[in-house]
Amino acid sequence: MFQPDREAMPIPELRALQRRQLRTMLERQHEHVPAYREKFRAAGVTPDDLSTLDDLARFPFTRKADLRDTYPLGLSCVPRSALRRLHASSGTSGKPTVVAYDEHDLGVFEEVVARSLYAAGARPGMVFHNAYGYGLFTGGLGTHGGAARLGLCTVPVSGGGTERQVQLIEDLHPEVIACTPSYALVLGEALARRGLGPGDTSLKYAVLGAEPWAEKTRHEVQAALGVTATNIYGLSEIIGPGVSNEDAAEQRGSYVWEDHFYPEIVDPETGDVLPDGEWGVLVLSSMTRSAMPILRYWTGDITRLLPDDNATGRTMRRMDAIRGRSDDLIILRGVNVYPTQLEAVLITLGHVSPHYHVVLSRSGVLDELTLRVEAEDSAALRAEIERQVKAVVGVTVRCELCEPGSLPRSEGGKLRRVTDLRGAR
Ligand code: DLL
Repeated sequence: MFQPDREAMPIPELRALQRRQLRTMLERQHEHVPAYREKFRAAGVTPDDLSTLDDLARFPFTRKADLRDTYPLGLSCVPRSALRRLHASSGTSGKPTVVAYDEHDLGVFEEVVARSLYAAGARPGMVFHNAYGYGLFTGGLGTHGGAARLGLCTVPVSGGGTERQVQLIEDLHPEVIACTPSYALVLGEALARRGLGPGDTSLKYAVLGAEPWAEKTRHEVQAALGVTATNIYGLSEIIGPGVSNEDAAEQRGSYVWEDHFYPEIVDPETGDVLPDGEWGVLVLSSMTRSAMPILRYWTGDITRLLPDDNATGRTMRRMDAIRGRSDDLIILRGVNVYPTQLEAVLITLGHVSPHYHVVLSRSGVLDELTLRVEAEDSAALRAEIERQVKAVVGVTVRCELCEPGSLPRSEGGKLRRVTDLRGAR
């Protein structure tokens, strides 16, 4: 363990710490954030109503829409001058949601990522090939900070440029690699093309996340790269990567760093809190965040908490792999895309009908998104749509133009805009 005094804290002590931290978070939100004050008033609660952890269920959820409605920094608890970094992630409308960190938060970020990387097998002095994207996405810079804290030597290669990545792996001898699981498979194929099988490179550990993946992918990545692969989970609204991570010796559920992030599982329909072990939506409170602490964030991710004994001595609960989502967020090669963002692009083009449908498929190891749009077939229009989507949303898609009137229409209920043919990976 990187921090045994925290990671193996006696459970009664951990629960008391969580209660105190949640209370402090509620008080700060009530004092500094008008939007939270209003949410508390509407729910008929005040921070004083939290005496036990069970009382948290009386408090309102925070949803993506709350961040959008207060765009860009309306949920911040500190003055602008105290902020040290901003990240952003895609929102359901054209605008992204922005998340803010002050000095203290960047310290928390480094700590939880250092713990995660340690659990994944990384040790001080190792070389770390970091292929998460650097930029507004929290993946690159987030893992970078934690790696520095742990004492790794980071190669900040970021995403893309597969041949160069392979060359760097051959030349710089990293023991640890971090990237999305789908990109790990791409790298595996590129290594194989150079005649490099598992065990032919220096790689020992892979830290994979930012998109859902299944056991089958773990086996494929491990076989292709010759690594032990663990699951890292996180989201920008709560901190970024490093909310939880599996232990390399165990590979059975990701330890939630519960001294910073309080997890609940709730019923997707009713919002009622479910007991440990049951599947539902993961809801997280970032108790120790200073600049933008978030209360009961509705992640939309479906999982369960695994409270049973573990082999590592940690007392914090693990979460199972994400089984799916309760909303329409598409994660395409690690990039978050809402169908509404694609719709917004089509609307700005003017001359196409707003009827569209998204088909997700898998060709080889990569996910593909086909955007079906109703319009007279024209190669120029197809290319224009593909170019605009790439420019505005940041993902490469394939456009297919279909006969006007041929795409599914809503029959009163919720129209399913997305057909996912990727299957379990
Ligand atoms: O994806 C943070 C991250 C970066 C996590 C690098 C791990 C590694 P966002 O862009 O805000 O943040 O997207 C968050 O991605 O709600 C999940 O739906 C999905 N996600 C993240 N990690 C996993 C994972 C980053 N290990 C959204 N398994 C989350 C499944 C994941 N889904």
